[in-house]
Amino acid sequence: MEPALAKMGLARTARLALAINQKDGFDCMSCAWPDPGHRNVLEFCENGMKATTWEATPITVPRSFWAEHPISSLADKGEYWLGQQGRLTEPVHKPAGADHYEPISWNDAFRLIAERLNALDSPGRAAFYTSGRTSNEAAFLYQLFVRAFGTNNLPDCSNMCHESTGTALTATIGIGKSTVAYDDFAKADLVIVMGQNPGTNHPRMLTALEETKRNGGRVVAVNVLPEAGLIRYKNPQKVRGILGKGTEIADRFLQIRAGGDMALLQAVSRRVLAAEDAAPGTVLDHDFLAEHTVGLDALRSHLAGLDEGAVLAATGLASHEIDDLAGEYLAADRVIITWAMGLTQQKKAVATIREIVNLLLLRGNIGKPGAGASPIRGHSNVQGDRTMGIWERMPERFLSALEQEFRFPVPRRHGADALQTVHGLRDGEIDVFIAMGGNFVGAISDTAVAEAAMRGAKLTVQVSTKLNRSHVVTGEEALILPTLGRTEIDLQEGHPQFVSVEDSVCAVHASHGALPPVAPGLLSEIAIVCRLASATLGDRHEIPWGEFEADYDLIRDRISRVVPGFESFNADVRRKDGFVLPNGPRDERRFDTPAGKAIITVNELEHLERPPGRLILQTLRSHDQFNTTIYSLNDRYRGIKKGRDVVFVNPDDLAELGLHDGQRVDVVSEWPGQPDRVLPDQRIVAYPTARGCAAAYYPEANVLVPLESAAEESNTPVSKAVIVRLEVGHVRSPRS
Ligand SMILES: Nc1nc2c(c(=O)[nH]1)N[C@H]1C(S)=C(S)[C@@H](COP(=O)(O)OP(=O)(O)OC[C@H]3O[C@@H](n4cnc5c(=O)[nH]c(N)nc54)[C@H](O)[C@@H]3O)O[C@H]1N2
Ligand SMILES: Nc1nc2c(c(=O)[nH]1)N[C@H]1C(S)=C(S)[C@@H](COP(=O)(O)OP(=O)(O)OC[C@H]3O[C@@H](n4cnc5c(=O)[nH]c(N)nc54)[C@H](O)[C@@H]3O)O[C@H]1N2
Ligand SMILES: [Mo]
Repeated sequence: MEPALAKMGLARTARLALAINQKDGFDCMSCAWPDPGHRNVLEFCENGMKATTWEATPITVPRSFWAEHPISSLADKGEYWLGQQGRLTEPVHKPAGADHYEPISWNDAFRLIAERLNALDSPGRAAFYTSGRTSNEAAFLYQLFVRAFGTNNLPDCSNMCHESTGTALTATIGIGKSTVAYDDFAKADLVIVMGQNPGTNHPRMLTALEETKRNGGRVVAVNVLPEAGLIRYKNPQKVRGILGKGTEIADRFLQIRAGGDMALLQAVSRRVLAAEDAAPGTVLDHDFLAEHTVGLDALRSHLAGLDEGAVLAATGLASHEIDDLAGEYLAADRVIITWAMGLTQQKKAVATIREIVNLLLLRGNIGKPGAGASPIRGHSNVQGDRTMGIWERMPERFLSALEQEFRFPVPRRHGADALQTVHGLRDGEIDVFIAMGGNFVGAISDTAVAEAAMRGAKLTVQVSTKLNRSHVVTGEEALILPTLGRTEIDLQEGHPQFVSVEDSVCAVHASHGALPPVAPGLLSEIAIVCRLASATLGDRHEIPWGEFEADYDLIRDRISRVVPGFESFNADVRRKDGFVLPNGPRDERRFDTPAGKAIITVNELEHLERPPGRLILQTLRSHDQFNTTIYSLNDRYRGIKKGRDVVFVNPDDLAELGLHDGQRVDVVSEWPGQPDRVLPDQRIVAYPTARGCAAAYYPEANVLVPLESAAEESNTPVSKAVIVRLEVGHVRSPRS
């Protein structure tokens, strides 16, 4: 609470703290971890408090700021400084050729954007980005506007995040979402946490894992790093937790080599099949497999030929460690596997997640209590935004329902995803870039390429709460539209409105702002979309934008007629606990695939070879950041203070490379046929990461991730496996 008290004072802090994640309060925007039915008075974590404080700060960017700071000088500032300037309070405009933003009225801003959009040769020359904080209601209207304008160019942060998950799960089990409910964690015999750092990124998940353990279940962590929290955890919400020694959350830790998870999963499945062969009829869930799956025989013959040598090389694990994990899996009747960015941001991410499904299916671990596949989502409403239609490839079912409800021809041609948007901007195919939140150039790979592409746009528009890199790397003409945050009371025509969000386990609930808006005249995201849409579309469509802005219930009425599971949205969302969306695999072992069954897949094993003298670098989050937002320069759990310019390397690799802890080096990434990319002047930190694997912080290390390096099938940047070499510094680049 320290930063909150310092920045907001006691009264504001107390008001905020008592409303976070409460049933009549607002949903914490730090992650998409669900709220338990049995909530504590203070149901939030340290990082949730940081995120809400960051938004609820009473500090605002003064009008004089824009005249004082040319955009070119702001482009020399880092994300940390930009975020510190406070909340944005009035719309500003950078005319073509100017180096300053200037205040502009809301009406002029909307008129200007509408004119530019309507002047385009085709609607496909504009792209409309969404970050994952946007509410269901705002997201639904935003995609409605974009599709009514005439394009499916709806890239989102999910393209860089759990896209690989959605791709793998939809094809194999018929839904791109988690198949577990909150209470399943308490019922599981085994939870395998893969490629995820919950201690920092989903801290309240540790409470659920603690329940797993209290009920006799076990937890296994599979990670390149020994992440704090999984290894030793104190529950700050319990006196016992604060005073005690802390629980050892992970019973077993497999320190895997980057990108080795597909090999590990195949090797475990192979052992499960071998156990069945040794004691036929006793290991696999034969009834389940026969009734609900296809593809077992193909998997069986494929894994029979699995090359154990390749598995050991890919994983860096010893054979007995894999045997032990298989033993844990076989001993458990109910198994949950969770995962996050360590798996999704890999070249073979989609195939790896399909292997998770394979392993779970073998023993019927989908669609029964205490078991399932559980991707842990990032942004607090990134999953809901997808449900509401924020996707460049929404299925026909959704598009035709939208068409029927709003009676305009909804475009069917797939739009551009995040990486394709950068390509489109770079190649002159996209002229206008509009962002509903987020920090696109800060978050996407290959910073230098992405920034050059963005500077080539004719118009860029950011709807935001605070300044970031995307406001200072602009198109020829640019606008910033400030918006209300989720902590703030949203009054429309004198009536307080609420919005809704969907968490990682498909529960939807209301979020009510608790604090008065930081400045008068701020518009909600919904109001911004409605006014932009009516300015742009005029009377080309009969969509009642004005009525939607005045009463959010009317938006929910429309959603209830378009999106399955929301049939009585306005009533359900007013229930204290909200409601849980239907989920075929979880509820009734119904798998909505072309085969009508869950699909067991065969995936060719492939892993990243590390060239001699090189390391495989992952880009990850510190304890004191939210994505591109930097709260402080510390990373407490990893022992880093006052500096993010570090590269973590295994001491044995350092010895081999002739380098040492504390030395300053340039991190240089290599991609065939392209010039080197350089992150200059980083301090080496000797750290117990897996052999051959290094780590550096995102977003700074995004300069190293080649635009071309994308996961197969999902097109997600491969942010967790960049081939780099370390050079004793001589290259110096100006990027701050
Ligand atoms: N406080 C805070 N909370 C957040 C966020 C934040 O920035 N700050 N971001 C939010 C968002 S959008 C997201 S998507 C989530 C992200 O949550 P995480 O996915 O936990 O975030 P990362 O820091 O990217 O951590 C990736 C983890 O995967 C491990 N890893 C890397 N490569 C591999 C591999 O090849 N195999 C295995 N098994 N492990 C590997 C890393 O060591 C690390 O522990 O958190 C959300 N919550
Ligand atoms: N190298 C590397 N790159 C990555 C990742 C990685 O692990 N490594 N992770 C990827 C992942 S998982 C993700 S999700 C993306 C994140 O990409 P984004 O979602 O685009 O980035 P954020 O940093 O979360 O966006 C922060 C900005 O959102 C705005 N904002 C905050 N709250 C609100 C609000 O309520 N409304 C509006 N309109 N604006 C708001 C603020 O201006 C703030 O500066 O980055 C991806 N990029
Ligand atoms: Mo994310």
